[in-house]
This record gives sequence, structure tokens and C-alpha cells, in this order.
Amino acid sequence: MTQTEKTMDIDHLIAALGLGDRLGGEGLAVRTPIDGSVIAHVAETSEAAYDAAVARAVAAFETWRRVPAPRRGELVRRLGELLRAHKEALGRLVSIETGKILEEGLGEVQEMIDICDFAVGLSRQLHGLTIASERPEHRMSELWHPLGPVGVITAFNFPVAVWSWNAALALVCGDPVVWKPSERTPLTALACEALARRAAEGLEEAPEGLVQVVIGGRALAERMADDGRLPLVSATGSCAMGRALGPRIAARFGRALLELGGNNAAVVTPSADLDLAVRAVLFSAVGTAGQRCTTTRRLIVHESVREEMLSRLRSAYAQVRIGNPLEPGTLMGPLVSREAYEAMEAALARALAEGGAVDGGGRVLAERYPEAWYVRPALVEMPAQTEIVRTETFAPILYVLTYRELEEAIALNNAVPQGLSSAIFTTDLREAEAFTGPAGSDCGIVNVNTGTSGAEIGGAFGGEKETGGGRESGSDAWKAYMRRVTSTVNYGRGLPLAQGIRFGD
Ligand code: UN1
Repeated sequence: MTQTEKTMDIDHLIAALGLGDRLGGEGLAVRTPIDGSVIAHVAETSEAAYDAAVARAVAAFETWRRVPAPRRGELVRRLGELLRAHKEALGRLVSIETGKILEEGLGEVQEMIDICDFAVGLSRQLHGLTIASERPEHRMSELWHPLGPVGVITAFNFPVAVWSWNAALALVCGDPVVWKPSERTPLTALACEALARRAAEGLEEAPEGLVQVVIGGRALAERMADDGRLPLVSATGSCAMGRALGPRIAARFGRALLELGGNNAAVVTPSADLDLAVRAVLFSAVGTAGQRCTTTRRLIVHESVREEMLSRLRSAYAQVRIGNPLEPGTLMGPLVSREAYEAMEAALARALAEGGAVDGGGRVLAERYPEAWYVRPALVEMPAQTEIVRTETFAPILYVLTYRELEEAIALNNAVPQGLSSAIFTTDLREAEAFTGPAGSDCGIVNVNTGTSGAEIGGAFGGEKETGGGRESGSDAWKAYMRRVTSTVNYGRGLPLAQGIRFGD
């Protein structure tokens, strides 16, 4: 695609998605990783504008929390319809802003549509409990009420889906959303804000300020972490980001929902269906150019199938078409930035120094795209799980380790600081159950015969240890966006006290 074509394409997308009013001027330059060119300028949010945005969210909460939850669901239903109508344009913009292939850009929008559908159903199912009281003529119950404005901080790699997991739930739970997207991907965020605004138009009960985007970097994230008007801050990004923000949120007794790094392993056992395992590992290791928090970064393969698995993987890797993510047939687009490329190169150098055998890596397409960072994915055979293997590098590097006994594989899987996702490839029921059981993988996501990435929205998404412990998206993740009330009602005339205490009678 030539420069002119791409510019026209962007203008067309900006018009189609209705995000024009926040663009232009001297603000932040937004570049596409596809060729490194500047595609737009976006104004950063000043301190005063941020304060005004949160004040609007606080005011919106006053109204929104009184709107019946199924009517709140109507807003999210409308948002889902608009996302359906704009899937092509938004998916394309996701690809342009992140560099992920179009198929994945569209998949990301589908993930948003799915969570909207989920949240609409949820809006009629924010169920509490009835609890047996120990006292006569008493009823105990648990109620769930809206919490307040939610701060959402998202990363470049899933610029809109992760927001939607938070926003769709927050909105039906009665909470306005103040969203700080990655500085690299403000356009898709502004597009979502515009769609959410349109969804609210015509819905009488919806106040202004339910969904607002604020643009900025670390200082803005810290301001949100410190802001007592945001009872919940949901942040997705690196472990370092979580380490910086988590204690600040805790210091004011705010709630943090953290979804941080992953260092996900796939265990390939002697009984594995290798055709399936190769395809699954390829998608999870190479997809999104290794820039998912769920990317497979470690392959723990049984010694008896190691050679077979590796030779099949090598030929699969050789067939991966690397290039412009908007072109049909491309499987791997660029890394997001020069820094990402340098981090990959540094990791490969360290792997070499730690005894690894590196196959792949290195820059490609530099002549065609001098300002962009396309790389070959790397397979790295390691003698042991050394320090670099235990480190998350956001790039398509797959470290290969060997094991003999399943316990050893499970121990290797667990011996990293992160605990997001994991997978085992086996047709042996005992092995599958051992891996998914209480003494198995210590991750939040534990899969059998499917890869570590590409989770559906219906399950709770998140992980343990340095991954941060938060759960977003499906299952009962909605409870994080509400406050729990335990209520005891005495419908008798006496005053029996709990624990049988008699007090002055
Ligand atoms: C992320 O990389 O932060 O499971 C989210 C997956 C996607 C979400 C990844 N559904 O790979």
C-alpha cells in the first residue's frame, strides 16, 4: 500500500468511525507499526481536563446507579449493535494501529461484540444470595450494588477488546468508565468512545460521561491510581506497570484489578496429537508477532517426541508469511516499535550466552519498511530454564525445554514469576487431569489440547503471581465492579442477638 492510499484509508476510517473531533493539532503523534509513518495527532488530556472528566463520571454515577440493570444492559446492547455495524472499519483500524494481521484485528472486534452480548444477559442476572440466618424471623441476604466510576488502563496489543471486557461489565454493573488507552493506540480508543456515545444517544436514562477516554502516559496512569474518586482501577500491561500502580491504589484502599505479564508454557507429552500441537503452538507463539500476554513463550517437550515436534515446528515456522498485516495471507506483522525489536535482540543474545541454540530472529523487510520492525520468529533450544527463559520478552521467541517425567514438566511450567496461561498436549486422561488439578499448573488459565492464547470471553481471564491476580471478562468477574452488601432484616418483634448473646434482658 502506498503512503497516499494509506492516508486515504485512515481518513476514511476516521470518518466512518466518527472520531474526528479529538484529532489534529500539535498533540501526540500516532504511528502505525506497519511502516512507522505518522497517521494522526491526538491531543493529550491536561490535568484540568482529566479532573473534569472524572467529575463528569462521578455525576454520571449518581444517575446511572439508579437505572435498573436491564436498562443499563440496553446501552450495552446498542453498543454491541454498533460494533457489529462497524466491525470492518474498527478491525482495520486495530490492525493499522497495532500491526496485528487483519484477521486478528477483526477477531478483536468480535471479542468486543461477544462480551457485549454476555453483559446484556448479565444485566438480568446480577444475582445475590439468600443466606440462612441463625436467628428466628430474620432474613439475611447478599446484595450487589454499583461501585462507582472505574478507571481502565489498557495496553497497545489488545487496544479495544480488553477495554470492552471492563467497560461492558462496568456499564451493566452501574459504573461509568474513565479509560486511558496506550499512548500508541489512542485512535481505536477514541473510535470506541464515539460509538459508546452514539449508543447512549436516544437512551433517555443514559447520562453524559458514561464512557470517557483520557490520553496520556505514565503520569496520567499514576494520577488515576491515586484518585480516590475511582474506587476500582483495572490495569492491563507489564508487571513493572502493575508494580508501580498497585501499591499506589492500595495506599488509598482502592481496588486494583491487575492483568499483567505472562510467560506461558505448552507441555507436549509422548501421547500428544502432534499435528494439533504444532498448529496450536504456532498460533500461540507466532500469532500477533508474539505480543499477547497469553503468547506461548516456553515449549516443554518430552524427550521422546522432541525431535519430531521440533522438526515439524521448524517447517511450520519457515512457512509463516511475514509482512504487511493488511495483506491477505500474512500471518505475522511487525513488532510494535524499535524498542520491542531491541528487546527481542537483547533477549536472543542473552539466550545464546546462557547456552541456547537460536534458530530465527533478526530483522526482515528493512528495505521496504525502513521505519518499521519486522522480525523472523525465533525457536531457541535451551539447556535449562535459565534467567532469560523466566523473563517475559514481548516478542516471538519460543524457548524449548525437555522433560522426562510429567512432574518435572509441571515444575518447569510453574517455576516462573508469572502465572497467566498454560497448556498441555496429551491424549492421556491422567496427564490431562494431573495438569489441570490442584497440584498441576499454577496459572489462571489451564488448557488441554488447545493453545495458551485465544481465550473465549465466557471464562474469567487473568492469572496468579506476578500476573496480578485479577480476573476480567466472563464467569463472575462482574463482582469486581460492584460492592457487596450483607443485609440482615428482622421481621419479628423480638431482638434475638447473634451468637446467642443476651444483653441486659
Ligand atoms: C492480552 O494479550 O492482554 O486470550 C489479552 C487471548 C485474547 C486476549 C489476550 N483473548 O489471547
